[in-house]
Order: sequence, then C-alpha cells, then structure tokens
Amino acid sequence: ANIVRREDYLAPAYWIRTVDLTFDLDAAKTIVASKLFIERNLEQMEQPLRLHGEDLNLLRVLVDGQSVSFRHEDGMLVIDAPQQSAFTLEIRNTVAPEKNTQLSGLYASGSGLFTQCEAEGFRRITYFLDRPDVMAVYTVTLRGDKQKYPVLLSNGNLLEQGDLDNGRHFAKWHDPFRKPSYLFALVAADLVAREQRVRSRSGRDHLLQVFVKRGDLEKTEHAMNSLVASMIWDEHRFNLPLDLERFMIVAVDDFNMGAMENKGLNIFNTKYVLASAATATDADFDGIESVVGHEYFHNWTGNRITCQDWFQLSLKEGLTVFRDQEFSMDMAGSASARAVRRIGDVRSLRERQFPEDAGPMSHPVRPDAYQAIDNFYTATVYEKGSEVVRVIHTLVGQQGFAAGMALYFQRHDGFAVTCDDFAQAMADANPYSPLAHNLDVFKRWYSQAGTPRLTARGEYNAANATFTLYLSQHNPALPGQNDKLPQLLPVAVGLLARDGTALPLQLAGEDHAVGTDRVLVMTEAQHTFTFVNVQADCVPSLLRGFSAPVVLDDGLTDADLLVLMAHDTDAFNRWEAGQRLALNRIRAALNSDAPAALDDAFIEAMRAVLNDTRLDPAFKELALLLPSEVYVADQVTGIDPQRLHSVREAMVDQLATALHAEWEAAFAANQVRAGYKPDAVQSGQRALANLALTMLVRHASLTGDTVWPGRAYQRFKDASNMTDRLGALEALVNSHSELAQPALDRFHALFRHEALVLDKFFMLQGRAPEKDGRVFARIKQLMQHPDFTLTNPNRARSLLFALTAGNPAAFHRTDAAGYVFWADMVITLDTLNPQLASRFARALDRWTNLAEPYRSAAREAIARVSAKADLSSDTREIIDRALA
Ligand code: B3K
Ligand code: ZN
Repeated sequence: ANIVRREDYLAPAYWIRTVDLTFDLDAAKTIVASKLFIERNLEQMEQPLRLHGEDLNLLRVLVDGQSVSFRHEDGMLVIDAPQQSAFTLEIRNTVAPEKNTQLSGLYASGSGLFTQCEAEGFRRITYFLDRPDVMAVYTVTLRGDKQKYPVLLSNGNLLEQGDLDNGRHFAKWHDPFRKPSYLFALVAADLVAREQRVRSRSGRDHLLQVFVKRGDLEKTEHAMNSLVASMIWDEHRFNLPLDLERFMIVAVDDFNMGAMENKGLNIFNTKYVLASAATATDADFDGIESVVGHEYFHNWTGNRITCQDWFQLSLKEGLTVFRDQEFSMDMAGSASARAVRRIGDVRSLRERQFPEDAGPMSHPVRPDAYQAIDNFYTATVYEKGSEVVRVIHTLVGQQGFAAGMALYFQRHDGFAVTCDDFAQAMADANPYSPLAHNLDVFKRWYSQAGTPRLTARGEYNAANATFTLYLSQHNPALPGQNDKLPQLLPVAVGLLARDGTALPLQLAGEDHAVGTDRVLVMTEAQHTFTFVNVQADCVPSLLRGFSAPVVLDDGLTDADLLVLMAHDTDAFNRWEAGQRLALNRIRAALNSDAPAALDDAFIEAMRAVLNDTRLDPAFKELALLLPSEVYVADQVTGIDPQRLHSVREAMVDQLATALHAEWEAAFAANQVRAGYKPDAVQSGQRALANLALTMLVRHASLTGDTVWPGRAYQRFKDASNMTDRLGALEALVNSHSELAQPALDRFHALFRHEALVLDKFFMLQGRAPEKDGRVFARIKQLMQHPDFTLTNPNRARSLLFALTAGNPAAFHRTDAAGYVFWADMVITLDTLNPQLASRFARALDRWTNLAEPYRSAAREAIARVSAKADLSSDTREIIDRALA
C-alpha cells in the first residue's frame, strides 16, 4: 500500500504562481486548457517537474510554447527539469464528467456540471501540483451551450461574459486571492439565484447569492439569512470581514458530504440549503445555519490561511467547527438554549468520535500517516479538533482567544501553515496563560490519539472544613502509541452542598473565595487540590460544560448524582447526571439475566424533571432520553447489541407507562400556536411534544389502546410543519402501529417530488426500533423501491447509514444477515463511489468489541470484502485497518 507520512513532508520543487484555465464544457467530453506560470523553488534541488493527474486524457504539453518530452511515472506526469528557473507550461486534456460517479473532480448532476476538489479532486480535472501548499492566482474562462448551461460560475469576480457562435456563451472569472487547487470550483447549470446586497461594518458593499434549481427559490430564505448572520457574527466576534465583492452558494443534489468552502463559490449539498416549514424539520433548519456558517467561516480559517499539508487538516477543520459551534450557540440565545446546543455537540462527539478513537481508525487530531486522505475527514479531526480548540478558549478566555486569532492572521495571512503555528500564536498572544506555560504539554492533543481517562476522588474533612480533590489522568495505550504523556486538561468545577447550594471556592493558599465556578488546570498525571472554608459536605460537579474531551470517572454514588441532577447550576452536568444514572441502570441490567427494570428513585427523578416548570422544554427532552444504544455500546466491553436493545426498550416502555400522566401533560403544554419559526424556543417545545407523543403511542401499543395512535394519525395529517408531521409519523412507525403504513403511504404521496423529504421517508423506516427482524426485512425491501438509488449519496445514506449507524439492533443480528448485506453493499458501492463506500465500510470498525456470535460473523464479513482484489484505496485502508 502507498502510505503517505507526515515526517516525509518536503516543500514542493516548483511553485505555480498563476493559473489560466479554459473549459469547453460538455457532459460527455470537456476540454481543459491550462496555462501555468511556474517558478523553480530555489531552496530545493533541481528535480523533474512531477504533476498529479487522475483519469485524464492528455492531448498536449508545451513549455514556453515548445513541445517537450514527458512520461507517466507512478501515476504522475513527469517533465524533465526545464533549464529556465521560471517558465510557462501549457497543457490540454479532456475529462468525462458524466462518467464520474465518484463525484470528485468535474462531474454531472442532473443536467448541470459541478466540481468537488478537496482533497485531491483537482488532479481529476487537469495535471497540477495538487497539494495545499502550492497557492496561485486563478483566471478561469468557461464556455458552453447557453441553453444547457445558462449559469457559468467560478471563484472570485466576473470579468466578462458574452455570446459565442453555435448557441454557446462564455464567462471569464478572476479570483484575486492566492489559493490552493482544492479551493477551485466551477458550476455550469440551469439555476436561479436569491440575491441580497449587504454592507459590511467597514462600509464595503457585497452581493450574496444562493443558486438553486428553478422552483426551489422559496426554500432559500433560511440559508440566505444564515449567511448574512454568519457575516455579521464573524465581524463582531473576530473582526473578520467578508473580503470578496461577491459570495455565492450553489446547491447540488449529488454531493458526497455536507458542503465545500471553495473561495467565493461554496458548493452545498441541497440538504444544507433548501428548507421550508412544510419540508424541513427544526433540526434541518439548525443544520443549515451551522453548515452555512461553517463554510463561510472557512473563508478566513482555511482559505486565507490554509494547511501546509493534509496532516494539518484540523488546523482548518477543528478551528472552523469550533467557530460554527460558537456561532450556533450565540444564535441560540438564552443560556439554557446554549447548553442544549452544547449537550448536542457533546452527544455527537461521544457517539462518533469516542468509538472512532477506541477502534482501528484511531488517529491523533494531527494524523501521522494515511493511505487515502479522504478517510481522514473524521470526527477526530473535526469534532475532537474543535474540542482541542475549545481547550485553548477555556485556558485563555474569550478575549485572549480573540487576541490569539488576531496574531494568527497577522503572522500567517495568505500562507499555508501548521497546527504548531496556530498554537504558537495563541500562546504568544497570551504569555501569562497556562497555555503559554505548558505549550508542549498542550500540543500532545495534536500528537496523541485516544480518549484520556480522568479519575477524580473527593474527601471532605469536617473538622478542618476542607474538601480535597484528587485528580489523575491516564491515556490508555493504543497500537503504535504506548507510554503516553499527560495532557493539558482544564477541569471546570463547582461544589454543591447536599441541599443543592453552590459553595464558594477557595483553594488552600488563597485569601478569599473566587466565585462558585472555576477551572483547575492539569498538566501532570496527578494533582491534588484542597478547597478550604468548605462549610458543608458536598458533591463535586466536575468537567462542567464538558471542559475537556475525556472520559470521567468521578466515583459519585447515585445519591450524589441525584443531587447534581436536581440542583447543578451547570446545565450540562445536570443533564449528564441523569444520563449517568441511566447508564448505571443499563449496565446493571446487561450484567444480569433478570428482566430490566428501572427503580423508583430514577423514575421519580425523571418525573421531577418533566414537572419542573423552571426547566426549558428542550432541556427536558434531552434529559428524558435514555443514552442511545450507540453510546452505551462504547461504554461496555463485549457488547451484545440484541440484549442491549431489549434492555433499553424495556426501560423506555417503563418510562412510557410510569410517567403516562406527565407525558399527557407535557404534550398538552407544548403545543406551539404561533406561526412557525425554527428558533430555540419553538423547536424545544416541538421536540418535547414529539417525545411525549412517541411515549403515549408506545404506551398505547403496550395496552392495546387506540386513542393515542388515532390522535397521532390526525396530527400527522393536519400538521402545518414537517417537524410535527414527521414526529407524529415517527411515533406511529416506531411503535409498529397499524396506522403506520397508511401514514407512510400518504406521506409518500404528498412528497413524492421532494427529494429531501423522500430521504426522510427512507431514513425513518430504516431507523425504526427493531422488532422481530421486521425493520431489517423492510430495509431490504425498500432497496427495491422505485425511488431508491445508490447513485445519489443522500438517498444511499438514508437507508444504508440509517441501518448501520442508527439501528444497531437491526444491523447486528445473530444470523449475520446484517453483515452479509453490509459486505455486499460495500463491494457494490466501491465500484461506484469509493468515498461513500469507505464511509459505509466503517460500520464494522468496532467489531472486536462485539460479543459472540456477532464478533466472528463480523470478522468473516470483513474478510470477505478484503478478499476482493480490486478495492479502491479508500476502502482498502479501512478494511486493512479493521483486520490488522
Ligand atoms: N472541507 C470540506 C470537506 C471536504 C471533504 C473531502 N472528502 C467541507 C468542510 O469541512 O467544510
Ligand atoms: Zn470544514
């Protein structure tokens, strides 16, 4: 296998300074003419010019207008070193967009043409030094049929456009900013745009455009509002203005991921652009806001300062996720709404990144080696990367962080740099912070993989009025990473008296207390902190707000957790205490053969949450959800997914029954009567109403009652927005009600022309709680549905990923049918779209953590895929690692 290693990084032997591209666009055969102005990197030894190229048909090569000899070597185009230290290289080649099912490079979607270049797609368009440290100024001319492609877009500013002969026209674009090839984009399609003019704080005028297919224009309002809000936010929070006259977003149906931050021309999966109350849920609206923000924020963190090499990917991704998370929190408004967002972010980190870091794909935030870079656009690089940036933010504070950002741009604007450069700027801007004092310790977050374990024990001494906290950290060994060193952990703490009072915090040696909430900094394996003047025995509330991405073992008893759950001023820990109580009960049930049963103390605590009028509905909804099967599976060794499913289902049944009256009250109390708005307040109410309805219909399925299923059906029919409609439909489908099928049929009939809603139609059925193998059978049947296809990534994911990522009990079957299906699908997808296939292949990452018979059956399925000789390098890397 061809492995790329971080330690082998070498600056390029040549720089490409300017790029002049001309495209004669055609879905079957596009002609690309490229004219590059190149300079030898005088710091490097004289070497031949080696250019990347993939799936290209080369027509000619000229150096300074003269033909030269060239050869193909290891998949690269090699031209012997020209004598001149600067020269012009002209290349002409063709590509076939309509045959490009990988959706990387130039490809066709519907009747339009689109590009995706990150990470290594540009080499599928033309020969180039396709690496992020080669930055150039681009001028791009697009020519094509005017009827088929009325809109011709590329990065930067439009210089010129006009008609050509034979019904063709052209557009010429120029991007004044130097950029790496992965940020190049073009679009040629029949689109319409929502436009808005805005003035930035500095007084500059900008044109914002959101391009979509005809007919979708009225679904672009939220995306446009999110774009304007992102612009204002980045100016206010970080003093970073929009640097372009024109900023464009284009929506495309077929796209491998969420969206792409091409300079001035973001290309988006339609899922993250199109929304109306009738077709999109509150979660969809939130997703649009955060992805629009994310891509917009990349304009500075990613585009103005980019990555030296792909090992530094988290430099832009971790930082930009942090920025989009902060943006969404600021947009959410109230402290409670912020906490709800934080809980959501942590939930997803723990369900996706923690298992990743415990399995065969475990890698540091800055990886050391890869086979296919597309496999490293991971939860570790993104979400853990964001937590690492958050660690800095916690250590230096909001102002210190802004100062660090300013210094980072002052030093590196316009360049391709490393994670070290970022950390150094943050430290240098905050010379008296614990970050600056322990920079090397901090940087272990970039080099050490795995999730650190933080152990905490407290000891109250009534005679001395002291509370001593013993903290220790340990990062378990991983293959290739033994003997790990302690990391820099900010541990946010508070102390609660047993009656719930927040106690003032004064450490030994300090002359007075400093508030009731503070951050302790760990730099070593063990620390002892002694709080003095502690007037009552107390419960420590540790790692508030999830102040570091670790697993916490605080040894708290159920009684302690009940105190936190009832009184903690930190909403995150209040939620976490409930989850911990639930997890303890699920664990106990997994270790016993007796039927699973929740105790009264737990049920009463849940009842108290539901009845508490001071708590927001959004928080209640999160608190009332038991930890997911995916999360629990990561907390247990040798998991039996079927047993876990039946344990958890039994507990949910019990909550449905025991809290029946409270669910009825919650449903009634959380009806939104005002006009639809996807804001935090309304969506919290809808979320709790939907959970209540699900519980009421579930209870009905246990008792045979027909009233609540009937009400759910009525609500499904009459709903005025997708959140309510889908919630009611889900309540019926998830309880396997007789009314589910008629509702599904009606849903399909209503939305058969709405691609994004059809995705929901499939997903909802794919992730329904498994019962007697019915859901798995339904999924296989739905694969044959006339609306199902594997060639559209959203549609493929809607069924396949719903099964493997959202429905462990349907997937992990004792007869191994789920694994057989998985292996077949990995092999089929791999010939079509390796990026999608390798993502899907990761569904069995954690196979070694399964109990028998699952474990052996999973291994067999992976081995069957591995035996296929011609797997893509993307999928090969995942499979090899799984079997290593
Ligand atoms: N930077 C892109 C991701 C590209 C993925 C390539 N396989 C989107 C984002 O993170 O904003
Ligand atoms: Zn990103």
